[in-house]
This record gives sequence, structure tokens and C-alpha cells, in this order.
Amino acid sequence: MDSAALVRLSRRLSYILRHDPGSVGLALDPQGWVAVDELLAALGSAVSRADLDAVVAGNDKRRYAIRVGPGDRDEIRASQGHSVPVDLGLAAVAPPPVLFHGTSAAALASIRARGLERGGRHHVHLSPDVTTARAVGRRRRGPVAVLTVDAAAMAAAGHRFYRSANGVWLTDHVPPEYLRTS
Ligand code: HQG
Repeated sequence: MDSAALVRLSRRLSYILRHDPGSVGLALDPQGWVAVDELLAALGSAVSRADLDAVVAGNDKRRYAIRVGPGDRDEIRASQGHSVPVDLGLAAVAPPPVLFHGTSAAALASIRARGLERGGRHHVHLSPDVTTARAVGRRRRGPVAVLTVDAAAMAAAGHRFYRSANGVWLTDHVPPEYLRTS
């Protein structure tokens, strides 16, 4: 598979493993895992195990994880970003003092009023550095804004933080008082 085809496969995996496994007749287990051989069967003969491994290993954000599951069967899941109900089993951890969120400048008024909301995802996604946050914000139309989150104050107030396997920081909601424009 060439690199463009691998990117397309990654997008397709993201859709299946995060949002709609039923679209190809799959069901995830409660932690989001599905057997690799079942996934390959669902994807059809154009996708090989080597293609799948290339997407998992080569992915810029390490979006997918493969493990040896029960019965020695390889299993795959998305590391974060689900809209279907899954329990990733992440333990709450102390965050760094500040975290960042990249978004569209057009969303700022609403974010200042309501805080950062998780929308269709399970959590609000936060970045460990400004560069990553800016890249996340660039996915939106128009000018990008980067917000700084006072994670230390949030943690002190009892808000929980989680870190996904690929380094994305997750929390339920960021109230407006913990946000400032960077
Ligand atoms: C915005 C990608 C108005 C929020 C990235 C964001 C990330 C509000 C959008 C991951 C709001 C939701 C997640 C409020 C939040 N008013 N707008 N009160 N609260 N928003 O895609 O954080 O490529 O669900 O600022 O790298 O952009 O999928 O979240 O613009 O890690 O692996 O609502 O997606 O990873 O958008 O991105 P999203 P996100 P993947």
C-alpha cells in the first residue's frame, strides 16, 4: 500500500474503531478492543495484516494500539477519541501545571461562556504543549486560538485528569475560570 492508501486506511480505522464498528458488522468489547483477524475479515481482502501493522506503527499520533488478548489472539483498539461507549480503563493521574487547547478563534466567545465541553466525545482533549495544541486547532476553519488551562488549580479543586496511551490529556469539562488565552 502506498502512503496515501495508508492514510485512507487510518481514517477508515478511526471511523470503525471510535465511532461505528457496526458499519462493518463488528462489535467492540467493553474496553474498545476487537480481534485483529475479525477486523481484517471485515475490511476485505484489499487490506493485509502488514498494511494494518504499517498504519499502527507509522501513525503520526499513535492512534491505535495492538495487544495480545485472551486466548493469544491479537486485538486492536483506538487509544482515544471514541464516541461509542467504551471504558479505556485509564487511571486518573496528576496533570502538569498547565495544559493547552487549540481551537478556532470563532469558538472563543462560547468557550469563555460555557467552558470547554466534550461534545460528542467522552472527554475534553487537551495537549501537553502549545505546538500540539496549535496543530489540533488548525483542523478547524479560520484563525486558530490556543487556550491555556490551569490544570494545577483544576486538580486541586478535585477535577480528574487522564492521559491516553498516545499522550493526549483528557478531562470531563474545563470551567471558564480555569481558561486563559495564550
Ligand atoms: C470546541 C484529534 C464552542 C473545541 C485532535 C473543538 C485531538 C467548543 C470542538 C482530538 C466548546 C470539538 C480532539 C464550547 C469545546 N463552545 N466550541 N463551549 N467547547 N468546543 O474534534 O479537541 O486526529 O471533538 O474547542 O488531535 O478539536 O482524532 O475536539 O474545536 O486530540 O486522533 O469544539 O481529535 O485527534 O472538536 O480534538 P473535537 P478537539 P484525532
